[in-house]
Amino acid sequence: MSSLLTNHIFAADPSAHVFNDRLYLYVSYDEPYTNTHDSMNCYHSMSTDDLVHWVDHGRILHLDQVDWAVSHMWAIDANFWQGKYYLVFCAIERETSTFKTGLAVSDRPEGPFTNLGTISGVEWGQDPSLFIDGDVPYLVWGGRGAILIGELNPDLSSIKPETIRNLSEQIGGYEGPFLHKANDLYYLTYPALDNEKWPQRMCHAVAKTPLGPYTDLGVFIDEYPGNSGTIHGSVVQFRGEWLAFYHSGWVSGTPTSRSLMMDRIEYQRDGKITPIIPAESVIAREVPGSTHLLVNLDAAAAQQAGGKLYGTHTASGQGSTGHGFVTGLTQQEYGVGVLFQVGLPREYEVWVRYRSTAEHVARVVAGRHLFYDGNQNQSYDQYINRGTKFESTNGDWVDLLIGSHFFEFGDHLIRLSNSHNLPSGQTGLEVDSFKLVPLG
Ligand code: FUB
Repeated sequence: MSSLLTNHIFAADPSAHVFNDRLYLYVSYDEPYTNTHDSMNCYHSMSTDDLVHWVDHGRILHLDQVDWAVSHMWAIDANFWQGKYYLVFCAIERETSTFKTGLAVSDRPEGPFTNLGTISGVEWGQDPSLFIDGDVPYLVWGGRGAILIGELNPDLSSIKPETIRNLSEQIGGYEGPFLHKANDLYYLTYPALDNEKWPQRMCHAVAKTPLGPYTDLGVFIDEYPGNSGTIHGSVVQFRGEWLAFYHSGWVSGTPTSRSLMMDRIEYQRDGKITPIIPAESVIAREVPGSTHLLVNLDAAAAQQAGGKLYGTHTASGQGSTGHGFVTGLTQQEYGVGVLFQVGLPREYEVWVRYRSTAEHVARVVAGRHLFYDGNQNQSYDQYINRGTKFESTNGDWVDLLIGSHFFEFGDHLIRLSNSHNLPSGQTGLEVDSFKLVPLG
């Protein structure tokens, strides 16, 4: 049975991994309604621990944070390696005008990630995926009809040239390869074109070692109504179940504003994956709030994730989630703003997780103008609440409902600002995160 995972943003190319018994997806972001893949310029991560309640952690890397790239932030993957989480992604390189594979790092699985540069030795580095087999890291990548694999050096920043294999002669893949291990075999999943006839169909192949040779096992997601032309995804085992992730065009009806999908899969005795048929009736029924998705935006990661700090700074401490919390809201207008990206317009409840040892009043506004300069010109902004009373929590972290707000599609800054100057010595509010819960 198919599940639609996202109808709040348009996202594609889901790469799934399990870290610390939680399932994470790393996805590329379809800028809403641009009618082209050329406008893709950032990534998101999502996670769940029950396959029903999903959290979108917001933006994890943007083109502006990658000095070598000019455009086309297409497919990605991430993995855990030697104590850190690494993102591999692709973009058009300024210097060569070709796809290169980028590397970025984070201390936390949900990101955000910091750019480390390109992985050298990877030509036309589109659609990379990072596969770890024991203590050996591999990169699989490919586009325009070629799929390649090679072993990475331990710092992940270069590939060992002598290990590179072009798998195109063994399998008919087009782009978007993803490698997983099941039943002691290495399974490569990849979109393929049948004699250059679109849409792509999801295929698989199997090998006894990561570098192959691979045996083609054929299609396991064939053409279906609602496909988005491309199909790109991953396979993962989570709590005993095997799951396939991919994207469709069902919600938008277009190939460039895509939505994430999930299906449970099984391996047959002959080693093939039993074909799945994405089910429109299930999708249609499940669209309104089907997967109980909410958006959680870490205040301490705000600046790295497209938001802003206004006179404040971050700190870490007990009970905070994510990277810590924002503190120093001691003056009027001091505060924090987080970036909230929306695909389908909808009303959301806006919650703030905070702590305080005294009562405070703060304003929460939503604006589409990301670079508010503090001059009180509110023309771009709408109040979610002009003067929310934040009671003392005696230092405990508490979730407070600020109000609800209708968000149009696009980028929004949700900003919490202190209403008063505090007497010296007072700490003020401390903010852990913002939570957006879709209504209806
Ligand atoms: O999402 C942009 C591109 O479309 C990916 O890189 C391809 O795999 C296809 O899904």
